[in-house]
Amino acid sequence: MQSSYSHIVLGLGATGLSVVRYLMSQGITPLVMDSRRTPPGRETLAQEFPDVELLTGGFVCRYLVQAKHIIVSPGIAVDTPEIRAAIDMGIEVIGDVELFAQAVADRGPCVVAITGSNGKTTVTTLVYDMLKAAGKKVAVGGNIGIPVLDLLATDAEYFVLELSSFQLETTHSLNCIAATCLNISEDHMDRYHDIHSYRAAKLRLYQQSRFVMFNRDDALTFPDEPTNQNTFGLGVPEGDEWGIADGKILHGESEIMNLHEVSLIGSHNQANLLAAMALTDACGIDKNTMVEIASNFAGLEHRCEMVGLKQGVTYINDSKATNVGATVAALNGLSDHLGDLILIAGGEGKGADFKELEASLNNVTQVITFGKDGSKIAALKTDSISVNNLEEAVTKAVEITFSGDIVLLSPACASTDMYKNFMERGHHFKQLVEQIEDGEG
Ligand code: UMA
Ligand code: ADP
Repeated sequence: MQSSYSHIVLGLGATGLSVVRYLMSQGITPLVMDSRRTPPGRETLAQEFPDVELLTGGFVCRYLVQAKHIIVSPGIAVDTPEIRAAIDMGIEVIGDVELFAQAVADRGPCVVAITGSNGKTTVTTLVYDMLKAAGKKVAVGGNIGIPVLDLLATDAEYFVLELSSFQLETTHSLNCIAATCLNISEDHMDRYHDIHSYRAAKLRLYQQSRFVMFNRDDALTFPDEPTNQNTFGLGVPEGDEWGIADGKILHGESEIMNLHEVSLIGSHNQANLLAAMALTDACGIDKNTMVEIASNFAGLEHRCEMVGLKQGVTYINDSKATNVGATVAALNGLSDHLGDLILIAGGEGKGADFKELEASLNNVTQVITFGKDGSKIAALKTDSISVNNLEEAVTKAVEITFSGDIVLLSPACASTDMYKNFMERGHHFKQLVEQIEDGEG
């Protein structure tokens, strides 16, 4: 083992592995550390780069303080004492997205970036689909699941990046064509002191983009700096902005499409479409192409996804609602439904204040809760039913519903207290719905 390393990679998940691959391709052999005893990338690292040293079970200060660059994974808090000590000594601490930004710097603006508490994956996918349909060479990555450095191997002329607050904390030199912060509501409060520091991390993106789109309906997304002619609001349109009014998507005075033509559920998804159109417009994409994608986009799995009609009862899987804001959006989106609305919620609350959910629960006939923090949600609505797990929740829902009702799984919590991730929770829900006997509707 060498006595010192210029580059140290912290974290050996998907990001850490991509950083090692990138550094090795540049002729740099880093030292890798992970606080876990058996990090997920351990075997792959040993196979691909047997000579790269890995230290597990903690971060060793002795090496950190001698490094020139520390590349930290998004799952590790920059406030971790060992990393803080390195920062205080003037050592550069960056993330994989910053390395990516530096790698593409000579190409000029080629990134479209999307952040926000909710809707990122939906908007990122829409932007990707629109650019692709317009015949552009495009790659998609970031928080959506593909580490950004892995995109450098493609021949893309545009990179569409979904970026989390964790990733933006350690990024400062992205050169975006266009960027947006869709909305801000409490999330990851186990990692931030308060919503303001979480918001500040996300809004760092605005300083790194030629065009900035904020949400006129969410004051927390407004830029702090004075706006310039390249900063646009999304909402009720002002001047030549993109907006929604009278059931239509508008660009200035021109009508782009009628919302009747949109198949996505809920007003939050209409806002997502609007953001995707404004972002691709900044890339010069033809409006007919945007409309074609918007009309055919049926939504993503686990996001207000219709998963079954059993005995006349509609079951919706919104397992990706891992925070309060997403569940509020789903409930508000279903507010004009005529039958009863049954909400299944609960899980790992990540330190959230569930009070924000209370007003939206007026739309709900019955709340069924489960999981670690389910009782905190149950406390917000009289006669809530608490059960031990999702299976019992679905059984209960079947007992109390009639034809015309909706059962919505929108947990307002992460799944990690009972599942590997939100996908596993969503699949379990779908399986349980599948097993419900279907009689006369
Ligand atoms: N961890 C440790 N010690 C370490 C390193 C990580 O305990 O030394 C833990 C973290 O606390 C975390 C887990 O390991 O619980 C994974 O962290 P990671 O940084 O190794 O994750 P990666 O596998 O590299 O995946 C990351 C993003 N993960 C996180 O931000 C936690 C992925 O977003 C992203 O898709 C991927 O990079 C590619 O860019 C996931 C996510 O949950 C989907 N994001 C959060 C969200 O959407 O709410 C922000
Ligand atoms: P993210 O990638 O930010 O988590 P997704 O598109 O995966 O966003 O959606 C996550 C959750 O947020 C889903 O439950 C979805 O129904 C909800 N959602 C989607 N768009 C919005 C929005 N614009 N505002 C609030 N909630 C939204």
